[in-house]
Amino acid sequence: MKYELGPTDALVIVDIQNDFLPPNGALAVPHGDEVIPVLNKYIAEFDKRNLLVYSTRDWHPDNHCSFIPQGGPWPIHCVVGTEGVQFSPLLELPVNAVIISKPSDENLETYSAFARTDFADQLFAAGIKRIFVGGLATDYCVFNTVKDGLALKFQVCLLLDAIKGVNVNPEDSKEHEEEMARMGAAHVTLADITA
Ligand code: VGL
Ligand code: ZN
Repeated sequence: MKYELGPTDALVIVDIQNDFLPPNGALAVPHGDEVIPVLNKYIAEFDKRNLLVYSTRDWHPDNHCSFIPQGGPWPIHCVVGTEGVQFSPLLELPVNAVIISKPSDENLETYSAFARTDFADQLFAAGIKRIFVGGLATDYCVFNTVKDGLALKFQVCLLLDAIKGVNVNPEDSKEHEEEMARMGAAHVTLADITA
């Protein structure tokens, strides 16, 4: 299916941060680096139409509850002030990209870019009705961002060629992609938006 992009559309790039990227990231998503060149193409399509690009980031204190030393499931990652929290230098963000940092409370785990941020208000204020979501990780932050976006009544297009999952269980990415479609997200690839 073809999508004509217009001023009520925005691109949402989820968590393309060094710690989520192989080979050196603390919580490297398998093949996560492969989405960057594809995301750069989406960025170019949005940027050449002067459309908004948002870039979200995981933004943790060094004692976050999701870290293994605190009893959580994840290795220490995306700690504010470290190299790992930075966006990948290979991601070609426009100079006017809007950065959305997730909450940094040590006792709160929020995978969604909408949870306790002003992201929804920013999108409403900008007149955005449809968001195109790609990035990492399919089964955590992408999934929860898409889910909340749909609940907030945004149309959501999931960029199937620009997401990768952690796959704690081997089928996790596939199941989450299917679940997002069942919830109402459209499955989109680059060919659907390039003229
Ligand atoms: C994420 C696990 C822990 C993600 C963030 O960005 O999907 N996953 N923190
Ligand atoms: Zn995290």
